[in-house]
Amino acid sequence: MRVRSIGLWALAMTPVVFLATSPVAWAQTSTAAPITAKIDGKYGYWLPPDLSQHGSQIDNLITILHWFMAALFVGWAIFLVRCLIRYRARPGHAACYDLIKARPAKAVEVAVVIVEIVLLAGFSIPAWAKVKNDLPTEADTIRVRVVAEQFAWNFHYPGKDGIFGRTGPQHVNPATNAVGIDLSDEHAGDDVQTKEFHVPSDKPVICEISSKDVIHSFSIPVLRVKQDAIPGMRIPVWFRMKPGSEGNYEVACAQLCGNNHYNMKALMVIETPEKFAAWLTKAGEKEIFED
Ligand SMILES: [Cu+2]
Repeated sequence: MRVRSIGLWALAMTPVVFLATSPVAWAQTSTAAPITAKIDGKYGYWLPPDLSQHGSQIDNLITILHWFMAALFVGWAIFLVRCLIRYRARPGHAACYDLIKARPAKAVEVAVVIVEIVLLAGFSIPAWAKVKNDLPTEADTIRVRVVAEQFAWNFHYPGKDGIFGRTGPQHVNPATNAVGIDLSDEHAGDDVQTKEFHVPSDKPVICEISSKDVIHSFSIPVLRVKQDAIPGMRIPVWFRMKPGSEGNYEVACAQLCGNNHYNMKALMVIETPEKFAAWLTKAGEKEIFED
């Protein structure tokens, strides 16, 4: 009796505790800069526009899996309805609760398992291993470090020397040095950090994903790119765009990461090489201060 009353009391207090603590949590968070640019691309009921060269493979896989699941759904639904009708209780016939021992049902179950193993081991794992292991090697590949935090995306470019300056949490200044660049490092002087993600449309891009606090997920729907951002890890993800992909798009966080998760987005600008070079020069003029 006593245990039950404590349980009920705790249940009743849950909304009170939530309301009392959430203003504190809200006060501790930073928010992403609002996106004012018009977002390009037509978003309909099906998948968003596909701007990456690898996107059609992912779309094909999604389509195949949906048809496969639809076939399974219809097959199992027919089987269920057939069992409900055939083995129901009716005058002169008692309901049968025995487990199915029929061979065809077992054969279908085994076939489903085999198809799923083939999909996973034959297609999914090799495809994913190839994507993860074969990074672009062209000399003009763009490298960007993407640092997630509650609730914003930070983008760190290595600048003209192509080498990232050293970073560390002791150098973080939330206003001007969100990724914590160590200004005493010789490679740090030309580094650029921004809240907007700019890339030239004609070059492969490697993003190195990490996080300052909790697990986030770096998601660019129009490029079919999604990678978890995990504190303490730097995980590469890469893409090549189709020609003519220039425009404004959104980067989203695809992992529930706290109160303002819904607002954790950034503007992605895919632009011509000339515009990108001009933007990078201008962004590099902003001064960085350590805390
Ligand atoms: Cu997030």
